[in-house]
Amino acid sequence: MQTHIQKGPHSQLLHQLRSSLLSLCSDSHLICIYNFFQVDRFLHKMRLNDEQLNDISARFQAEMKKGLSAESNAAAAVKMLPTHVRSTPDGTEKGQFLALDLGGSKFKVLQIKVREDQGIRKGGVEIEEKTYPIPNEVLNGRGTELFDHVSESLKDFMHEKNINPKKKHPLAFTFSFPCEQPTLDQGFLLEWTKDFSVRGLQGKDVVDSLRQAIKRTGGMDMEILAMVNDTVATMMTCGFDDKNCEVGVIIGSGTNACYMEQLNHVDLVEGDEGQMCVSTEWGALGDDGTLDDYITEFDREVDACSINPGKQIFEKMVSGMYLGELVRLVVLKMAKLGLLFDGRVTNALRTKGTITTAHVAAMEEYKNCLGHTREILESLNLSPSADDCIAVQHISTIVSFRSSNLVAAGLAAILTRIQKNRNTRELRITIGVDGTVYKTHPQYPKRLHKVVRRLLPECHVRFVLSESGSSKGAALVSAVAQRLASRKRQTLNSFKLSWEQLQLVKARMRAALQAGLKTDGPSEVKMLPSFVYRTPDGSEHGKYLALDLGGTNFRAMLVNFKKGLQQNTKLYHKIYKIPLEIMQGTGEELFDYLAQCVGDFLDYMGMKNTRLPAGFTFSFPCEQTALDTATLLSWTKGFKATNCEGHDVVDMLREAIKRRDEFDLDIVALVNDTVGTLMSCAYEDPQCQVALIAGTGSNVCYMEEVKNIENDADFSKMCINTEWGGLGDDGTLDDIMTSDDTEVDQNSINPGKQRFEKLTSGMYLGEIVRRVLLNLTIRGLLFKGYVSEALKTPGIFETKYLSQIESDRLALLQVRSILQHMGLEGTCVDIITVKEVCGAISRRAAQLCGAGMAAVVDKIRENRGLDRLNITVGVDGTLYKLHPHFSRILQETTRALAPQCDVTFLPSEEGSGKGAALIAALAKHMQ
Ligand code: 0WK
Ligand code: 0WK
Ligand code: BGC
Ligand code: BGC
Repeated sequence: MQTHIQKGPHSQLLHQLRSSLLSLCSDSHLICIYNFFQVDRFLHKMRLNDEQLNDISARFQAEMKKGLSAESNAAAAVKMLPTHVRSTPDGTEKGQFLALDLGGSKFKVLQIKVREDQGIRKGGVEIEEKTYPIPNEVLNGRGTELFDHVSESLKDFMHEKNINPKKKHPLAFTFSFPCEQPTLDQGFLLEWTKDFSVRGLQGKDVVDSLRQAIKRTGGMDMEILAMVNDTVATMMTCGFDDKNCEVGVIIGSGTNACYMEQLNHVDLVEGDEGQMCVSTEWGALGDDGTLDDYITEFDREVDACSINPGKQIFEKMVSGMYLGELVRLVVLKMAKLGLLFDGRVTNALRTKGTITTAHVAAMEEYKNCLGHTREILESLNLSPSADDCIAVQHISTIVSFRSSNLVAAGLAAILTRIQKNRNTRELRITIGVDGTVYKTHPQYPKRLHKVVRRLLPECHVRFVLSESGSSKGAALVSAVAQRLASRKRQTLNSFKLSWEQLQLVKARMRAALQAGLKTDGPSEVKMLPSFVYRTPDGSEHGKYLALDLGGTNFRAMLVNFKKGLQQNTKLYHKIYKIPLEIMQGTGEELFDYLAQCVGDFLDYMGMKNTRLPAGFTFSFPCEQTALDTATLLSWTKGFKATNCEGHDVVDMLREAIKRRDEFDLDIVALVNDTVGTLMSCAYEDPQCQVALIAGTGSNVCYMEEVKNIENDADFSKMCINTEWGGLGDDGTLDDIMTSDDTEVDQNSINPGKQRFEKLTSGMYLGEIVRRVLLNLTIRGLLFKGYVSEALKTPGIFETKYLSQIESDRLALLQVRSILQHMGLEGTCVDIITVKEVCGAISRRAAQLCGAGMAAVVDKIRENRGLDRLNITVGVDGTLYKLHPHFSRILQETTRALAPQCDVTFLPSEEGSGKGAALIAALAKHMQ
């Protein structure tokens, strides 16, 4: 490539000047000044004054804005990549990590031990490391080869350091290339830089590629907690000791900077609270022509001959991969123009890469810069004169000076942005630095610091060199990720019940059942007599109306029994939704609404003029003194209609029917929905002696020995409505209630009441999940810390969503759409966490019901003095019927905690309505 100097008037003038100077006197100083002058003239475009640096800083600030904004990010050259690192170290980080440091000039494998609350300088961190060269063929080979090399190096390191391969090790991964990171432990490679051009990885998740490689290598178990850019890791390393460190910069084989940006400015990440570290990838500044007026012919040549032409323009003006080459090209050009080495050019000088950045640093080494320069030039088979050495040394100075000046302009742009973010001019900040250029180039740090402080005199800028690499920082980020993960695990574990705890709950339920049967004294489990003394025997016959006020709906049904059990009973029914304002209005409005529904049903059945005997399923705790009297003790679930508690609800319905004056009913029985369910299931299976409702509410009834009940009826058994939902109202479950459970209870319409129900029933499980997700998000463990309005909305997470989200058939994407339906946007990791939270809470609910059920069936077994009990439990309720895992876990837990009972669970077909009709038939029969 021929380069020739424009023989413009200016250069001819200079040439004449030189020869006349030479003729005048032989003083080297003069010659030297002349040489300087020559070089300066040659490289004047590389000499940047403060005005130009401020201009570059302003251009970079504009590019940063473009990169941060969602609209212009795609077109922006400077990508401003979110890193999901939301805070600098707070000293609580601790743990032992393996780390990989890939992308700088050296690939290192490290082991890092971070002890809590002891800063780096206080020796709180121990590091062992080993550098593993990466063969060129791997640098330009296939992605799998690169990561196989990495994981084999990791294995070798573990072997060498006797690290137990059987143990699961947390791994921190520093990867120094531009990556898009949806989460901390994912990194989709945008493009290679520096001297890496590995095939088949662009656009791929390099963390996953590493996981695959570790699997291929085998013999080690890693948990990759975080992947960080080296700038981020450097900031974290320095931030461990200096709380003001909020900027990280690498001036090494490549260059880049990161800083803590306000989250509301990072459009690509949801959320406005707090900060997030952004890796600017400033190496790409100028890729869109922004710096064209500062680009010299030598820069263009370096770029043209690089493995990524047109890319990383700023990096090619600044970083170690290119400085040496820039100097070589300048020297080559001046030599060709006869301005150096009397125009002699050697192949070595023509050869790319023969002058390295280490050479540039040496030529700037304070004491013996000219000596080094001569050696280097001679190593290129040149025989430089002293002037040549001065000139070449000066070229190195200009090239590396420009590099530090450009970095200073970049840092000035970042600090200016932080000033604006904090709305302060008096910024006190620390910049963490690493990279061989900064570390090994003697003049570089001083020059950089000086220019930054000159460009921003009002700022107190401290530079901290990251003593031993970025992996400490990567370990710190992993420690935070590990802590976050463990916090998440802690939260999930807080819903895990141990075998011992389940046995305790069974024992407490048993004790409460016992206490409730005694009438002398309060009991949280009310054990309400139902005045139903036997289960159907098939003698029931005739038409009955059954009314069923459950958790969410009111059902009216007409049942026609034919003599003989399991006869196909004819049944017609209609379901009426109960509006919230009716649930929480006045008692009169509620019962008027029920009477209106009954009227509509009888109309629909054309039976308005028939005074049918009716059974009324009323799914709330009622004190009964007879089958057709029921004083409501307290509302539960979503009901709180006024003037009902303490009133006989059978009378209230009768009065409402009278008020309606359209039809009349003979209400002969009121039963709890558990009792109704027991009846309708016993109609199918006479062994059914227990019934469970696991729906909006949670409750159980069972046939208790009359001798255990203070009731003088001359029957052997009576069905007892346990109202087990009240277990824990006296604090007996406080040891298993989590803070999220307490929040749900305190924010319910009946705080302190129905504690067991609030841990086990559909009315509350969704709300517990919402609160857990909310608290995880507030702690930054979920949804990137973004607390959406939806997440703040009580009741938005209906229990039906649990059943959907936990269904094994649903893929993550489908779960994502359920969350989106609730206005929640989550990453895959988030969705897995939501599934885990749903699973933990529904599992606990099922286990608690299983423990309660084990107490009931074991009591019946002991009541009957049996070693083994065969018994059927009738079940109803949307949670039991619709949740994919609830019924199985409940059954497993019951069988495990009551091993002497063979329990058959019989889902009720027609619900408790049929049961109410059966009891009405029984009652009619007894009249
Ligand atoms: C040392 C850090 C590493 C980083 C490197 C950059 O540990 O993560 O990539 O500095 O400097 P270089 O080795 O490219 O000169
Ligand atoms: C259907 C029964 C009804 C009971 C309900 C409970 O017929 O009596 O109240 O199940 O389930 P939920 O509708 O509360 O899920
Ligand atoms: C990469 C950056 C990295 C920098 C310093 C650049 O080439 O794009 O991700 O931080 O080098 O290693
Ligand atoms: C009520 C019970 C009812 C259960 C199931 C609870 O809230 O207190 O009476 O059986 O819900 O519906």
